[in-house]
Amino acid sequence: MNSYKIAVIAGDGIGPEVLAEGIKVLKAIEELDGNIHFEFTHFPWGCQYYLKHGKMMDDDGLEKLKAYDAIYLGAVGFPGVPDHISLWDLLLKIRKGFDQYVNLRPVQLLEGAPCPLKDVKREDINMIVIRENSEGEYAGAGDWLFKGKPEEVVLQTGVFSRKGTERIIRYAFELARKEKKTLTSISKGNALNYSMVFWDEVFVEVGKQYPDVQTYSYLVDAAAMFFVKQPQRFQIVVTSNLFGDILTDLGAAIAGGMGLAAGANINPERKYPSMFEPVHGSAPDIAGKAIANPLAAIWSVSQLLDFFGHSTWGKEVLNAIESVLVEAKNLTPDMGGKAKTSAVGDAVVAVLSK
Ligand code: GGG
Repeated sequence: MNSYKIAVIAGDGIGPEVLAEGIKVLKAIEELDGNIHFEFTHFPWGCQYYLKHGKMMDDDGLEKLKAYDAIYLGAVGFPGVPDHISLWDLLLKIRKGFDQYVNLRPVQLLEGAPCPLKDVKREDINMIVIRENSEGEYAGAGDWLFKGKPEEVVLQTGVFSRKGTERIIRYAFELARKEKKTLTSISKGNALNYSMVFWDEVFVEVGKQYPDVQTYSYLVDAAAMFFVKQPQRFQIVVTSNLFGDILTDLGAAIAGGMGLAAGANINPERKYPSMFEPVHGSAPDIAGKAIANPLAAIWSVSQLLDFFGHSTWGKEVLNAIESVLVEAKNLTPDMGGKAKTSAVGDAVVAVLSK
């Protein structure tokens, strides 16, 4: 029996609603497979917890989470708690604390998913964005000087260590080699004259060990344009923390919307648990209405299954999402449907059970 202990942090807003459907899918797989077992432990952390206890998670939260094989996270952020607190004291704390330095975000236009681009074939949008997830512009380094005074200055420093930059670029080369795909580095070396010049140099250096991988380099502004005009240019993409965050929202916009954007925060060495989450936020405006799209959360479950080596199930889940999209009977309002969140999860399970 393959047993996995999953820590569930549903978080805020629509987080609990969409994770319930992902868990439903995992429980269905447990039943269908017969040789896989998931044990779920729920942690009540998030903005409501903060408003009650003055903290987003327990002080020994990371210590508690260490005991799990993976973390399944919904969303963070809610009115009443400053966004930088909800992000830094929970989501980023876990990513950094567990050295989840790889953020894998597929940008793939599934059949049946809406796409606002004209003259683009479905297969033209099929990339994996590898976002550096531990440092860069999200290093949290900076200062706020002379606050409130005319000479006020705010500094936010990007931190690009050799170790951090090399390891993410190497991860990307390894994946491109394994998948026999091209690798594109996205940076901004003309304007960010320290960090991105360094990034570009490391990309070239590491690339020397992968002569079999075809590489490209783009400035982030040009890349944003080509994501929209010619997304077929990109297969595997590696980029910095902030650029990856922004580009994957753009990627979501061309590949069906935020309701279909999945993400995995990976610690490749498996020293710490990895974390799986939909890319979207807590969407307080639709929270509690049972209309949130759970497909991104369910796609994250597919990534979790891949991560544990159950890639046949991972593929099955992705195929089931695609079937539900094509059938178009059980879609939430963001996808043009009228279905409730739970009906979408039920539909995915129904396809898996066929
Ligand atoms: N699904 C997790 C979530 O709530 N993400 C919202 C967010 O602001 N994420 C920023 C990031 O991924 O760096």
